[in-house]
This record gives sequence, structure tokens and C-alpha cells, in this order.
Amino acid sequence: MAEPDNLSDLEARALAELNACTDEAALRAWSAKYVGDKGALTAALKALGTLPKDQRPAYGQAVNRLKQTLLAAEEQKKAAVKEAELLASLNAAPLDVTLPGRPVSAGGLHVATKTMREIYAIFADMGFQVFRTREVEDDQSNFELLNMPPHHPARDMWDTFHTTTPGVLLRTHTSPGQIHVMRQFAPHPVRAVLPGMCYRHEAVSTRSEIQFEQVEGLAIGPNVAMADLKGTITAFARRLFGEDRQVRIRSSYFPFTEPSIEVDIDWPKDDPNADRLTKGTGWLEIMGAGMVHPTVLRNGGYDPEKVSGFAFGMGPQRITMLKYAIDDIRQFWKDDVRFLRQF
Ligand code: FA5
Repeated sequence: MAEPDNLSDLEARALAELNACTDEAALRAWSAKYVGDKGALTAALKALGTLPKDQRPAYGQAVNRLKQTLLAAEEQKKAAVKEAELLASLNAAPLDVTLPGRPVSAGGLHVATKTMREIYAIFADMGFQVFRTREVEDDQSNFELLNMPPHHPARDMWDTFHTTTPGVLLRTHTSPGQIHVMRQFAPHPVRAVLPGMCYRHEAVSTRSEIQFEQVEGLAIGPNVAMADLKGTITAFARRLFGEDRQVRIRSSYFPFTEPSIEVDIDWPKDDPNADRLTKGTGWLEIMGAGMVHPTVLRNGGYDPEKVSGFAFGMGPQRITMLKYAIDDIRQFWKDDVRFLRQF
């Protein structure tokens, strides 16, 4: 290897072996053997020092030329091997470019969102604006200003999640929003719906979740009467459920309304789950409502001598269940696409 003549042997051998390479692994081995740091070319270059001085320039040039030749040949071979491998893979699993592409799934709105939007649209037609208030509330707004002082037994109607900060809780209903709306608009008349999540430490069942939406409604002005409340609720139910479904209004009790009512819708009679979901009654409750209590009006900044108002709080999950005969409220937040795709 020490003499310049050996370089042509080396070139012949290297090119022959390169020619025989058929895949990338063989090319890598060839590269290590001839042009790598520990390869034959490096060894040939090291031999330079052992030559007589006058032979060195010619030998050095010859080694460099050989290096260029081998590197160029290697590049060419690499490209050829790559192409051959691509061809082989194309032949092994032929690609049918005429096959239709995979459809891109478009996604869609959650059924709960759809119901909420339907509710907003119906109330918008009746002149109610949407008003959002907070989910983390204080005891005052969630209870006290709604006519439930501390230790009032009616507080037991709402199993409350308290935070570690005294007096701060997750709202159990959207009713505290009434106070926020009133304080913003008093003494002017107002018509608003207040949507949002509520939280209760409930025993979860087919009809009750610990997290659920409510839509609160509030209308305040001179001479607002119970007949307006009944008319509004009936008109709403007719539009959402159609003419054939029945609406039942029962008297009830809430500390923040007087008188108070609850509203039920009849479960589809031909549904085999009807008895289980309505506890055999054939009805499912969708909202509580009533005429705003004078104390609450006063807490909101209104004069109950001059104005009156009605309020309601409905459960859109229950409403959606009634609309589509959904037999378990737990389906809503389960994120099972087989359920969600149906709507
Ligand atoms: C209330 O929460 C009152 N704030 C409603 C109200 C507002 C009365 C304004 C008067 C004036 P209630 O706890 O009944 O009431 O709940 C109202 C509706 O929310 C129920 O009819 C039901 O549709 C829904 N709801 C209540 N609890 C749950 C729950 N755990 N899971 C799903 N929906 C629920």
C-alpha cells in the first residue's frame, strides 16, 4: 500500500466491491472499509510519510484523486440503490392511486351545545338577552341574597360543593346570576337568560349528574304577572318540543320565588324506558320557576312596590333527554362518540 502503484489496485478493488453493493447496509460497510476514518484511503494517506520526499507530492495527488473518484462513485451508487429499493417496494405493494381517499371527519357540535343554542334562539325571539355569570360563587349570591340566610333549612335542597376558602362555593344553580343581572340593570326593566354549568354533590343517577347545565330566565318590569310566566314557559315548550307534547305546571316551593311552580314534560309514551326515567309517573321535571320574591327584588336594587318579575331555572340535559328519549344523563359528559354521533 505504501507505493503509488498500489493505488490503482485499491481503486479497482474498491470500485468492483462498490458495484456489487445492492442495499444500504452493504453500502455502509463499503464506506467504512474504503472511505471511512479507519478505511483503506486513510491508511494510504498515512503511508505518505514513509515515502522518499521526492515521491510524496505525486503520491499525495494520486491519493486525493482516488478519494474524489471513490466518493463520486459512492454518491452515484447510493442514488442507484435508493431508487432500486423504492422500485422494489413499489412493486411489492403496488399503490392503487385510483382508490378513493379516506374521508376527513368533520366533527360537530355536542348535543348539549345544540340544545343550548335552540334555547337561546327561542328566548331571543321573545326579547331575552343572554347574560353570563360566574361558576365559582360566594355564599351571599348563591344563598343569602336569594332569601336563604345561613342555617335556612331550604339550603338542604342543594347539596353544595364548598371550596377551602370560607364562603366560596361552586354554584348549585344559575339563580345567583339573577342578583348580578338585577344589580347591573336596576331600576330598568330587564329580560335575560343566564346559561351555564352548575355543581351539586348529588347521588349520580340516570337523571341526575353532579355537573349539569342550567338556563336561568329573568324578566322584571311593571306589571309582570304569573300569567306572563305561564305564557312564556308554554310558548317555549311548544317551540322546543312541538305541539303534541304535554306541559304540566305544578305548585312548588323555592325561597326566592312566591308563588313557586315546577314544570314537567310528558315522556314519550312508546319509549320502553318511560317508567324507569319518570319513576312511573310519565312526567320528567325540566324546571323550577315562580314570581321573584320581593326580598330578592330588593336585594337586586328594585322596588317591589313599583316592579314585579318572574324567574325560572331549567335543565337543558333533562330537556335533551326528553327530546330524544335519552335514557341516561351520564351519556352527556362521557365523550362516547357513538352516542355523540347520533345527533
Ligand atoms: C333550581 O335549581 C332553582 N334555582 C330553579 C329556579 C330558578 C326556581 C328560578 C325558581 C326561580 P331545581 O333544583 O329544581 O331548581 O333545578 C332546576 C332544574 O335543573 C331541574 O328541573 C332539572 O331540570 C335541572 N337539574 C337539577 N338538578 C340536576 C342534576 N343533578 N342533574 C341534571 N339536571 C338537574
